[in-house]
Amino acid sequence: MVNICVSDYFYSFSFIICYFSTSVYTDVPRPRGVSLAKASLYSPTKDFTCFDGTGTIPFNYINDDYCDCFDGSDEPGTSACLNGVFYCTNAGHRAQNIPSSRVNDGLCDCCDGTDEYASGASCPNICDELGQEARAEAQRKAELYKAGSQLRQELIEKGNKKRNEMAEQLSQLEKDKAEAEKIRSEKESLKDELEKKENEALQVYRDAEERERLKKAEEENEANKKEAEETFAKFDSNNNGQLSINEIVTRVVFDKDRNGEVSEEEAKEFIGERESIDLENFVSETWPLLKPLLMMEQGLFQTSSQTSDTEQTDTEAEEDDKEAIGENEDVDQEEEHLEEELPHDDVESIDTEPKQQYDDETQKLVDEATEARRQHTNAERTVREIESNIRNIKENLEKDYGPQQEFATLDGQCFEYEDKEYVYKHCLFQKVTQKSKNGGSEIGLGTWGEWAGGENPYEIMKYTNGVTCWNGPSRSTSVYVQCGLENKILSVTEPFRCEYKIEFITPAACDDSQPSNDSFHDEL
Ligand code: MAN
Repeated sequence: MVNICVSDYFYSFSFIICYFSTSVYTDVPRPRGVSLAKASLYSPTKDFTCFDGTGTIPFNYINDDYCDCFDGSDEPGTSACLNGVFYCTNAGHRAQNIPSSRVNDGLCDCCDGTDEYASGASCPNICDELGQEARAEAQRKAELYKAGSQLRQELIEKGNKKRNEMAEQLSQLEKDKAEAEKIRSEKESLKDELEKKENEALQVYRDAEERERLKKAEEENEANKKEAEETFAKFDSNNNGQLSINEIVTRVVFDKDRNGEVSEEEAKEFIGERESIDLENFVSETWPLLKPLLMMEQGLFQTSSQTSDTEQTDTEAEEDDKEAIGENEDVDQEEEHLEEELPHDDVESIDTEPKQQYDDETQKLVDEATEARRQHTNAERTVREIESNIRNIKENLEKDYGPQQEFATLDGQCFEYEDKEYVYKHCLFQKVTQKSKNGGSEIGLGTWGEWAGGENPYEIMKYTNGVTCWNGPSRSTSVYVQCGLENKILSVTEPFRCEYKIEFITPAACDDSQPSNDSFHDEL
């Protein structure tokens, strides 16, 4: 008896069928290391032609421990050729092709021990035992797939339903969007119209305000001029219509450096190279320079450095100023007098302005425009919300949920796994995270990328662009998906720094029509 199956899929159904099919073994004589399938290529009555056609040799050169063919086909049962293939029958288990270099190397490769026929190594035939285990495993797997594929079927139905619902939602949302855009445009027109009326009504107030502002500016200008003239008259002690340097040096306000006396240079800063200045020039040239100093003396105006000197009160400032001026009683009195004359209004708090009051008609227009603006903002928000929902649904509809939508209902479902150090979380089609049990924030191990299995793409989910590792790549995770009767993470490892591997089982993967590489148990 020999097993005629040489399936590559250890756990696949083809394998199971092979094991359970009964085949009649005919002991066809063939050179050592040759499979039954290739036996006819080695005919003792003919010369042997290398499989690659590069040469023909007498039959007795086969397995003579000398490599004649480039492809190693003349030495299947010895290790003479580097690229030869030795076939183990492994009756009772699975037949196997091994590199012929392993023949007689002292290590048991074939479970029937036939690869070590001359090395002296003890290789008992354990094929029956292994075959039994493999059959039991295959049986278990078959039962798992049978039960799992029923659950998978349910997932397929739910997945398709979900997808159809999403498609319906999408078409409804497209309609809602059109409607919402229409409302938005109506609200916009209404808003524009009411804002126009509001603007026209408010223009009356703006014009009045402007007139008021101009009037105030004119009055201030007048007052300023008057104040300048009065100051001039006060400083012009001899009333000759000229303010001379001699008159200036008696006024402490001109003492810019506060050293107790007004120097000629200080006086000239205010009147230029003249010996004296007349009223007209005083108003236009001297007064703009002098007024801030007077105001400072009154504590009505502070330089920026004084302002940042925090809590100095006006009275304190005045006291300080007086100290700087010195003991001149006259000056003190004069300054006090001037203080009384200076207008205090321009330093009144500006925060206390009452809210603008409108007449009833204008107020009505303002209220209507405000309401129209509110409604337009709401309409705008509704459009944006619908657009965002449309984007999300489209994104989901574009996702590959498996050939039959079997993974669709798993989108967004999260599963956790704890090891000694971390809690891992896998939210399907979204992201994978890691959180240290010692605290600290969650670390992204990747967001959904694509299916990345080989022959069956749906065996590996790839999550990429996670948090970048210090001095290393950005973290990524491969989720190896296998058939199971529940959704569950079986293990999480980090085979390479910052590259994570999750073993995940789900009924969605119980697809017996797909080849299984059994990526969880490569070593078998
Ligand atoms: C953290 C974890 C580990 C990772 C290191 C890399 O400690 O994310 O999984 O290997 O950072 O520095």
